[in-house]
Amino acid sequence: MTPKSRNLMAVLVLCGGAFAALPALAQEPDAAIDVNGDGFYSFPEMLAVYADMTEEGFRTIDANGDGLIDMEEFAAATEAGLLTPPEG
Ligand SMILES: [Ca+2]
Ligand SMILES: [Ca+2]
Repeated sequence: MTPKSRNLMAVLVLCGGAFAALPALAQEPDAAIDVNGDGFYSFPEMLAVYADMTEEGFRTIDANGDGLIDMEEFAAATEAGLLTPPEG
């Protein structure tokens, strides 16, 4: 196996892992973001994935103002182009 094809294998393995981590349903929280598993994305959780997230941006996404982003708010923000899904 050449070094080049080994790199390709590594890329394929990484991509496979990313696909396996994708939630089966859009309503399922992404475990890569929801690290404490409460089903909501807090500001620190979002910041870990979206490094350019600001508190103002977070409040814009947090439509009901409870300080957490639920899957509906996340989907709405993604559809509105405020967020790029992490897998993209
Ligand atoms: Ca959480
Ligand atoms: Ca909310």
